[in-house]
Amino acid sequence: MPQKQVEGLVIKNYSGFYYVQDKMDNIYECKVRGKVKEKLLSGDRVMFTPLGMRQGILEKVMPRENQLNRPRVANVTRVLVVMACDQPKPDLGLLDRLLFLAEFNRITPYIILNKCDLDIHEHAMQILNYYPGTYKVIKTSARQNIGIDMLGDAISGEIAVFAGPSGVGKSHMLQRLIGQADIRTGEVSAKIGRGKHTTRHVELYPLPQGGWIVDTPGFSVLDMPALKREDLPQYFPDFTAQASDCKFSNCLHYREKECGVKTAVGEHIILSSRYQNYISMLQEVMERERCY
Ligand SMILES: Nc1nc2c(ncn2[C@@H]2O[C@H](COP(=O)(O)OP(=O)(O)OP(=O)(O)O)[C@@H](O)[C@H]2O)c(=O)[nH]1
Ligand SMILES: [Mg+2]
Ligand SMILES: [Zn+2]
Repeated sequence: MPQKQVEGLVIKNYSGFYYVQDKMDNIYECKVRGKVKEKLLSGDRVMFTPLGMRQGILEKVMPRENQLNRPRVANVTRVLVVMACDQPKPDLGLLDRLLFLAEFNRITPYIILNKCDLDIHEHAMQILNYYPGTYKVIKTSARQNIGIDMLGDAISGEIAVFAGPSGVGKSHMLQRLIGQADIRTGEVSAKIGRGKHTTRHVELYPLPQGGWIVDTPGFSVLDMPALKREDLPQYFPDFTAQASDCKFSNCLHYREKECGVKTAVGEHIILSSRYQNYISMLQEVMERERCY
């Protein structure tokens, strides 16, 4: 009699095996049935046939909700954009770019301000003063174990990825979040080395309170995806209310006169660095349009 297939989630791909977690949180080491042609990613929902309690045959990949390329992972529902209060000082350009990319991929971003045990750099102050109007902002200290519960709540039931520059404490936060849970997956903790990650080796770490988190190596440069200039403003939710005062309904908030967004920047309602970062993304999009 054929074995019954069950649903699971690919949490990592290692040495030719896919590690699949079922609804009961058991993890199976799976080989792929020959006929599965699609390239599998961590985060893929699959059907598999368990062979005993630890092994299985991966039969089928379910359609993806989305797919990120950095890190390469499917079905992400949260992006945790991490900056440090200091050391390194927050990179507001990268912050705005990562927030845009999350919006563009229709994934809810959170801003995590780590190292709150240190003095707060003026850029971190700007994050705390401005961004909570639009995004959820969580202050944490991985070192002093502050705010980690709130961070865990934000991930619970979700597939989350860390994003942000090198050295802000992503791996240390991950270590705090998984706590004792790493016993379940065995070799996990040894692999959360610093700077040792490659995007080839993307792993979903299950949290004790539910949900999964992917560590990401730090980065500072990101290209803009292909899009049209007039599609850019919609991904800046804090601009939307002000844009109703623009003279032109298709205003790019750039060279146009009578622009509600530019007025709001002048009145310090919109953070001026955020507007500048928007303009540099817009210029990049316009530059790329010429290549099509
Ligand atoms: N003061 C302070 N230092 C921290 C905190 N969290 C991490 N660190 C330190 O910051 C440094 C970088 O931490 P990592 O966790 O390796 O940073 P990362 O974001 O994973 O860096 P990459 O893997 O290079 O992207 C380490 O020296 C940590 O000890 C914190 O909350 N407060
Ligand atoms: Mg790291
Ligand atoms: Zn405008």
